[in-house]
Amino acid sequence: MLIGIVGKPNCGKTTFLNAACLTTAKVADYPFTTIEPNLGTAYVRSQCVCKELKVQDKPKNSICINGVRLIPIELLDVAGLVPGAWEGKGLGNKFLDDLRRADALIHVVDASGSTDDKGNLTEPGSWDPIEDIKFLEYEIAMWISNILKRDWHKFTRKIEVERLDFVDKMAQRLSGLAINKSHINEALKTSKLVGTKPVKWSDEEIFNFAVALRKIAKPMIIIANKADMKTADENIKRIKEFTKDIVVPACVLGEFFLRKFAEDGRINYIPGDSSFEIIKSESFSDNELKTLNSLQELIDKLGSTGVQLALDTAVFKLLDMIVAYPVHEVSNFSDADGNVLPDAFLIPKGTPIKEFASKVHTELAETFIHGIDAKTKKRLGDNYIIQDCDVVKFVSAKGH
Ligand SMILES: Nc1nc2c(ncn2[C@@H]2O[C@H](COP(=O)(O)OP(=O)(O)OP(=O)(O)O)[C@@H](O)[C@H]2O)c(=O)[nH]1
Ligand SMILES: [Mg+2]
Repeated sequence: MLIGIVGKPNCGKTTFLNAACLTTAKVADYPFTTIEPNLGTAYVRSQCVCKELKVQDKPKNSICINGVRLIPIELLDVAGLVPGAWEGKGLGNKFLDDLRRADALIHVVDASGSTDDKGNLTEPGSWDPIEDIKFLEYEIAMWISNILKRDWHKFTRKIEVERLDFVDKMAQRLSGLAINKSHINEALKTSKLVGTKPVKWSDEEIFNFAVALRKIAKPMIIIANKADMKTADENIKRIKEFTKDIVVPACVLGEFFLRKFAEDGRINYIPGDSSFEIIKSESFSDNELKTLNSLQELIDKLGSTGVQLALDTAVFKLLDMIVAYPVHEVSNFSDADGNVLPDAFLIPKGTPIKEFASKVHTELAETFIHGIDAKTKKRLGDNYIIQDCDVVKFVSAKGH
């Protein structure tokens, strides 16, 4: 699972990555600080099944803190995008190619309006962040549209002459962009191009198809960042009115400090919580304590710093993922070495058990016979659709 962090320069993308992954990639208050992409591991939060089963777990691929299971995902922070990037402005949009594998995008917006379209600092409140939302969606659609247009005529002509299946061929062509047949079918529908001849599509129709593909294959949420600044309040309201996308107000910088302080044992804080507890107040200066106080007030207003909420929303709402736990022993929910509930997997809602088995072990797909629901000990046929928080054993011909 890979989530790409996008936005104009100086909006807080790298700060988001550092906060979510506790990394130390370079952050600065001028544009184009990031040129080469930064990759990090973040976690999404889900209620661990250990509480329901009343067992003490021993996670291997994930972490469990007080019944909250933290499951790893990858985040990719890329260079800032400026208007006209598709035609080479700023750093161009070649670096968007780094986002080919992304399953979803988080668009970081400077909701305080203190940076202009190129990411230069301006009077707080003087730049309208709605402009940032409009241009970014356009740039990304242009990026996809340009990929589509390479050899478009030759490609669509061949399909027509040889009577090939457009969706099949398009899926092969776009597999590097993590775009599949169902994305393409859906995009044809929403762009009202079903039944038309691709060879005859106009530039506008190709662009509309690219817009639809982006929405389906790279769904996006908006982080309204820098919510700690006075000028952000009004803009956050306006952004919510303007867009149909999910908007998460956030103070990414605040989350970064909370994570750091928690790591150093100076406060108690689980990412995503609505409060934190200072445990070593003597280690903070008066000024720092004041800042922590205002941060708590902001969290009271927003519900959280927004960073964890954005990640959880992207994975569980936007991508509609659920969590499932494969085990070896149904009696005590452990793996072959006795680790209880060792692994938690993120899988799309609607995944049949056999497909889940193949994600856990490739060879299980061929040797899979049936599954067992470890909670009820009932047998599960290979068409069984995995449900959220299922704990399952795979029975295979090889005795896995
Ligand atoms: N007030 C405030 N400032 C923030 C917040 N998040 C980030 N910043 C500041 O915004 C500036 C830019 O942060 P970066 O994370 O480097 O931004 P970026 O989007 O990665 O920038 P480029 O790599 O240049 O595209 C820094 O000065 C950060 O301290 C926030 O939540 N509140
Ligand atoms: Mg950066």
